[in-house]
Amino acid sequence: MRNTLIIAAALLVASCGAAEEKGVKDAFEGKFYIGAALNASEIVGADTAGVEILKKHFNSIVAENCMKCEEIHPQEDVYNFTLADKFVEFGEENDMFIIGHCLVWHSQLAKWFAYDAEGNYVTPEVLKQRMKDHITTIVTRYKGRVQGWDVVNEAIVEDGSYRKSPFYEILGEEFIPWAFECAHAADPDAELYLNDYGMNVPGRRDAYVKLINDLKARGLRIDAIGMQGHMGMDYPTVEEFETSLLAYAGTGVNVMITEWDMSALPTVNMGANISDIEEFKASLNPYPDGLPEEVAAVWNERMKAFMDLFLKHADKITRVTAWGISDDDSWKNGWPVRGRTDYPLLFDRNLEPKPFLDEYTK
Ligand code: 9MR
Repeated sequence: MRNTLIIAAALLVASCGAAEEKGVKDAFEGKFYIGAALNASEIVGADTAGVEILKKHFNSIVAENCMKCEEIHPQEDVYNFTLADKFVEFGEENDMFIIGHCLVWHSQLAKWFAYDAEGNYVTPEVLKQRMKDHITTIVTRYKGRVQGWDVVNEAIVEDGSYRKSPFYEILGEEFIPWAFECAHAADPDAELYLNDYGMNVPGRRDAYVKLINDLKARGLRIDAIGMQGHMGMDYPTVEEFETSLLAYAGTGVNVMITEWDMSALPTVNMGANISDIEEFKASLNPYPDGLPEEVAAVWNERMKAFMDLFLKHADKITRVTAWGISDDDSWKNGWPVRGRTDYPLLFDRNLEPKPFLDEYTK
């Protein structure tokens, strides 16, 4: 009897230990992928601690910067695949679902892309050919290896109109179907996505619903819509996010939560009338030495509310991707105000998981 009790106790301890060790990806196994955006030092393995976290907790990766036009295709006849190749190799070695980000985007667009030698916009024919070359070269290189592409990123603004990017100004709305056509021709098996931020905003939501339906009506492949999850303590509400999620899913495509992070700092209204610049800076960077417990509690509660929303709609969501691994990595430390200390990601600066994750992993 005594031996049985000892064995039972040992098993209990072992199983509790194992439960604590569960990776975040394992906690959501069968629901959706858990992804992270990789920066250069993670891709080349210099950030060894970050890479360990990645392998244990994530089963999908996306390139934070190295596949953007400016980096991968800086001049018309120059491609730079070094980092992108390593990124894809890393994903393959670790059996991860690999996302390419992004083929067509107004930002970080190489300077030459939309202009001729005189600095004027190229003709529609030239831009179509350049887009085709760009998309075909990149997608073909990673054919069968990158499973999904953000084909067009951030094309629609809040009021539902098209962003006045060079692509739109030269080609009009046709640039989007064209990009999808080129990507599909280059790798017919790859998933193809639209991706944007502020996806809870009604004007943008309605425009994307229409756009998805239009692409489908033309017989073009579109697998999912990426709702970038750049959030703050006061936006968006869970309800409005859910309304959009359901609207997109209603078109029949999958939904992905891409680029998830939640700033713990005061939301910046750059239009505010700030008389004392020093005071302004200090008030915008209130937690340089650590997040106060009460703020962390609110942050964790909000993150859990969103994670619960994603779980509620796990039948529609294929992937939840954080925009970085740990707080130190985040672009939010430098935007929209430089030099802040923010706390937006799933792992803190000591690479410890944030408390809200315990609800799922323990
Ligand atoms: O996180 C990226 C940052 O390192 C880059 O400097 C920035 C340049 O525009 O892009 C950031 O990632 C963006 C992503 O590619 C698209 N959605 C918004 C992201 C944050 O700006």
